[in-house]
Amino acid sequence: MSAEPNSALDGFVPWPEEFADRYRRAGYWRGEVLGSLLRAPARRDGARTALVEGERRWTYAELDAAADRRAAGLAELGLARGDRVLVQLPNSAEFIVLCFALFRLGAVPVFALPGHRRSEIAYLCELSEAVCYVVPDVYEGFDHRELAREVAAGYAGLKHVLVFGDPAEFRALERIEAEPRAWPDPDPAEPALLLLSGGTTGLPKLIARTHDDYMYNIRASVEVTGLDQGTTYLVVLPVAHNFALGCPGWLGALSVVGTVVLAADPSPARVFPLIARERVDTVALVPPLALLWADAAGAAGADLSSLRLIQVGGAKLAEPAAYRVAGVFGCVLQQVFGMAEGLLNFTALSDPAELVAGCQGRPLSPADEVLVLDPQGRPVPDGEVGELLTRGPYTLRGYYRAPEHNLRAFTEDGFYRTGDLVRRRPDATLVVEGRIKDQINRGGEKIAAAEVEGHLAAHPAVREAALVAVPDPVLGERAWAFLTLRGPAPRLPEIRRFLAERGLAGYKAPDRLEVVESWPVTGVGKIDKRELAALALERSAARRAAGA
Ligand code: OOB
Repeated sequence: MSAEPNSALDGFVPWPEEFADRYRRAGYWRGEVLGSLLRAPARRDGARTALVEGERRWTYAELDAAADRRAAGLAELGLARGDRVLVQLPNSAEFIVLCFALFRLGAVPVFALPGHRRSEIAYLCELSEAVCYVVPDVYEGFDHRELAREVAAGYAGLKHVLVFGDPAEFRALERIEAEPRAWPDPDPAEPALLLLSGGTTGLPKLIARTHDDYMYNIRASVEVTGLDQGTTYLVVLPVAHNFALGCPGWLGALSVVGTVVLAADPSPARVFPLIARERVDTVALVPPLALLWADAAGAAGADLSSLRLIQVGGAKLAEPAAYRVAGVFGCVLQQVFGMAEGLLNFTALSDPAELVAGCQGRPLSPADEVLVLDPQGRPVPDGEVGELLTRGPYTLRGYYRAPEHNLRAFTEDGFYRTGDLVRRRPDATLVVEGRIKDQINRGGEKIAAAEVEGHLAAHPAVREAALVAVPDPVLGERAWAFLTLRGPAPRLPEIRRFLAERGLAGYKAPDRLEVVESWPVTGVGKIDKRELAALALERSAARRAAGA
């Protein structure tokens, strides 16, 4: 191991020694590193198909070798252990090769979503002190090289921009390779990757996941999903989101020598033929996508008979929707209630249909500690609703480089306050009943209200803004922006343009604008968002009645 201090440790909150020891002794943490996950499969089953992207296929041996060559190329560029690399790539084999290359070097990927723009990317670069930013050339009509130019102009720490596709003045990712070399394994207790939190405050937070904790996350998830060598796992959600990444995700599928099929487009018209062609058996979906697929499945006449397991998570799957999805596909449905911060809950493959439809699963690990507390911090009896708090062998002890926020987000004894409202039933299953965090869950995409409100308030006509979750039959929730004004009322397209010019990701733009004269307030004088949500329902009912 290199003697130089690892700068990724600066701002990382480790588990207390006592807990780390306990997790090691119990065999949860085994000192395994993510970069090795491909080694044994490549040695033993090198000729098996690891990856399928469009017409291209990679065997385990090819993928393993590509990762080694890419790691060597990155090292030649000057990347080293602990360096943070901001990765913003679409679902692609390049993404997977890059991940293994970084893991092997001990460099730490920071996973942005393809929809992120200047506001998020510039912030993530600075917070993580990324030395390298990896982008596609153009994705969904957006030129990421232009974004990279803007970010590089404002942040001197960025030494390299690597482009998948036409690199313009930057370097082509595909050309970053060199003769394979061996590196010492990184310390398994150190950060392996940085995930993004859904966020509740002004800006998203970073979550450092260690090799030890994430390897356990993957291994335990593989077990409850029953993945094995025969598995063909389809990635349709963003490849960098925790659900598709490691729960058990494509990493889990590769760890058991399954086959990973990458889809860039989740629409039934594109994906169903792929499922039929590759005989896909396992897939992770968010509720709106599961329902869209269910609607299309009957009509399409595609052969979906290979599907064995559909995982649904990221947002609540309503009970009728669960029955519908299970019924249409005629395979096992698994509810997954998870979070990038750690804790995962799954229903079991053997659970009866009523149980699967009626809850969001149970904690993955016997070492997951779960509390359900009332607003005064007292435990509520089973069956009653309270806030879920948790700690365990794969749940963070603090956000990365966020000491002040951590004082609020964690209890003194290290429990993470999830902000989710749950009911625990006597059989230890959890039912998600709502949330107290100020966030909109738009079909699984998380929007931090405060972040968007800050941008809206910068508009010259806006005095104050409040972003509120309003129930929606398709997405579960949509975001409505309530505004008080100091100028002529802006219209939604103008606000969307305004937010885009400020560099905010498009999925965070409100679905609707509503103007109010004054704010309803709570007892302590804060804007009463419940009142606003009720007002939203009233106004939409009135509009429906008026035929608008
Ligand atoms: C997953 O992770 P994140 O970090 O995007 O979002 C976490 C939050 C949870 O705190 C909860 O508010 C919500 O998303 N959530 C659910 C849910 N799954 C997540 N709410 C109700 N029902 C569910 N099944 O979303 C995520 C990470 C790993 C696996 C699956 C989902």
